[in-house]
Formats: sequence, C-alpha cells, structure tokens
Amino acid sequence: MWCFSRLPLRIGHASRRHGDRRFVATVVSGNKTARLVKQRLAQQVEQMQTQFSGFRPGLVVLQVGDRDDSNLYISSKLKAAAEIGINAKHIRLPSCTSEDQVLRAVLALNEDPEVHGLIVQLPLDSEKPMDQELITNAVSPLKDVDGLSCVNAGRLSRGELRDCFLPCTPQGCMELIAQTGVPVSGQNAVVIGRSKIVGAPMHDLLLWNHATVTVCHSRTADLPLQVSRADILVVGMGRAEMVRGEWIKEGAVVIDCGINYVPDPSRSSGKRVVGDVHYASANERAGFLTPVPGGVGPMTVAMLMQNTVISAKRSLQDRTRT
Ligand code: NAP
Ligand code: L37
Repeated sequence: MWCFSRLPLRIGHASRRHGDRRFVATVVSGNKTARLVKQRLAQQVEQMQTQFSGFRPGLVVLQVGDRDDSNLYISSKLKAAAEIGINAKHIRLPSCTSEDQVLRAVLALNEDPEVHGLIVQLPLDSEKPMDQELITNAVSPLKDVDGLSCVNAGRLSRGELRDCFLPCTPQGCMELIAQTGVPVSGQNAVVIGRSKIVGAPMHDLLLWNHATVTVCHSRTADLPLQVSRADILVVGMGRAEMVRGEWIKEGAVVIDCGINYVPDPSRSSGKRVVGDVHYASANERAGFLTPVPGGVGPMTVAMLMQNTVISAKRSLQDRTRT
C-alpha cells in the first residue's frame, strides 16, 4: 500500500523508517546511468570523427531467426548506436540457415575492417542443429564485444580484466553497483545463476574486484539461506519474482537481471515484464534495488556500445602505429 510518510524516504540509503522497521530501498536506475554512459560515448565518437576524418565505430548484430524478444533487444541496440554515432548493421539470417553458413558469415565479418564489434544475438533461433559454442568462438576475440568467446571468457576468469572484452550484462551490473557507492572489495557477494552470459562472468567480475563470491544454481540446497548472507546479490535465473524480500539481508545491494514476461490482462499487450526478484517485498529489505524494466536491461545495451567504442579506439591505435 502506498503510504505518504514513506515518500521522502526514497531519497537515500540512510533514510530508514523506524518504529515498524519498514525500509525502502534506494532505486538504482539503469535508465539514468545508461543515458550518462551513452552521452560520454557520443562525445568520444565525435572526437574520433574529427580527428580521423569521418571515422565511425562499426557494430554488426548477427541474428539467426526471428525471436520477438531478440528483435526487441536488437532494436534497442540499433537505436543506442544511432544516438552515439556508431555505424550499426543488423544482419538477420533465416532460421533455415545452416551452421556452416552462419560460420561463414562470422568469418567474413571478422575480416571486414569497418566492423569493430560483432555479436551473435543469443539464443539462436534455428531449425537446424547448431553448435552455439562453435559460433560464439568463431567471432574474432578482437571484435568479440559480447565477451563470450572462450579467449575473452578465459582471460576474465583468470583476472586479466584489462586484456579482454567484458560481457555486457555483468559489466552493466558492476556499473550499477558502483553507482550505489558500496565498495565491492571484502563484501559477501552472492550470484544466482551460472550461465555463460550472466552468472559465470558476474562471479568472475565480483571475484577479481575482491568480493567473496558464492554462486547458486538450480541444485543449490538452500537458496534463501545463501541469499540471506549476501551484502551484494546479483540475480540472473529467469524465474519470475522468485527471490523474496524476506530472504534478503537488510540493507543489501540487490541487482536484478531477470527479464520475464507474465500475463497481465490489464495491459493492452496482455503481458508485463518482471524481474527474478519480487520487487515489492525486496524494496522493504534491500538498501539498493534495481527496477525491472529500467535497470540492468538498458545497461546491457550501454555496455555493448562502450565495448564497441573501445574496440574502434584500439583499431585506430593500431592504424597510427603501423
Ligand atoms: P539461463 O541460461 O537459463 O540460466 C539460468 C541460471 O539460473 C542457471 O544457472 C540455472 O541453474 C539457474 N537457476 C534456474 N532456476 C533456478 C532455481 N530455481 N534456483 C537457483 N538457480 C536457478 O539464463 P540466463 O541467460 O543467464 O538469463 C537469466 C535471466 O537474465 C533471464 O531472465 C534473462 O532474460 C535475463 N537476462 C537479462 C539480460 C539483461 O540485459 N537484463 C541479459 C541476459 C539475460 P542451472 O545452471 O543449474 O541450470
Ligand atoms: N549482448 N545481449 C548480448 N548478446 C546476447 O547474445 N542475448 C544477448 C544479449 N541479451 C540482451 O540483449 N538482453 C537484453 C535484455 C533486455 C534489454 C536489452 C537487452 C532491455 O533493454 N530491456 C528493457 C525493456 C524490457 C522490456 O520491456 O521487455 C529494460 O528496461 O529492462
């Protein structure tokens, strides 16, 4: 229930309501942070254009098939690229494309000097059997702005953070954690999920930023117990609103990567998007909480743009060196 006396409490972490011990978390806005990142990148691209006569960073998003969710995310990426001045191209291959044809498309783009960033939008929506690993690993590590190839993932897992592209979603989560002002070093961090795109690289990033990290997955024996130990909790499990506020340590930083569509007859679309965290109950326990939508999603897009600009800068450095 909305309560007038709670309104000013949204200002900050320190503002807690005593008496009935109900807290409100500070909202960590991905929309706001992503906007700032994109503004900074637009300035950098403008400088590159002036200095290197019309040069523009190039990004290709390769899609196989026609998933609705992928179409939505890709259109956000193309829009962000246009705002920044990145030359982005969307290549959609039909779902009947063979693995060999996808590989050949990747290898050709690896050779194209105008392409600084190349991502294969996952999951692949293919009618034919397709080895996703083979395809993500075919992307040149120098253009792998998703950071999903085994070369970049291996470097990250060894703590060689400066020599690799960091995967966009976990990198976005780190930016949001930084926004809270809560230091990562020395904290107990818990990650729910161990996928290659979210959970595993999130573990690596937190670890090499000196948190003590626990990773939970579908076989974790007592999820609420693990969650209750987290000073920093990052959730990427794909289970609508599963993490309950009652599990969360008071004052914790809670980053919700989940994007789940649930039926909602009150909407014209008939559905709405929710995270993996039950927002209303988490809001009463967490110190900081990311919303869904408007949290991690926009940061994923902003970090992809950042990686593309970094890659383009590297290619310019190579050009001036030779
Ligand atoms: P995924 O590949 O399906 O991985 C889900 C992970 O969660 C797995 O490691 C799984 O464990 C674990 N898990 C599932 N059910 C669990 C349970 N009941 N208890 C504990 N762990 C459980 O998904 P993903 O690609 O990582 O994506 C996760 C979520 O993030 C999804 O909602 C997705 O839409 C979202 N996402 C958002 C962004 C963004 O930009 N915001 C980007 C990517 C993904 P096992 O390993 O044991 O199966
Ligand atoms: N880089 N990202 C990269 N590579 C991939 O292969 N699958 C994948 C990937 N994932 C991805 O792009 N995810 C993603 C998820 C959500 C958003 C953007 C990208 C996003 O912008 N979400 C909005 C709106 C969600 C909605 O309304 O449906 C948000 O505010 O969360």
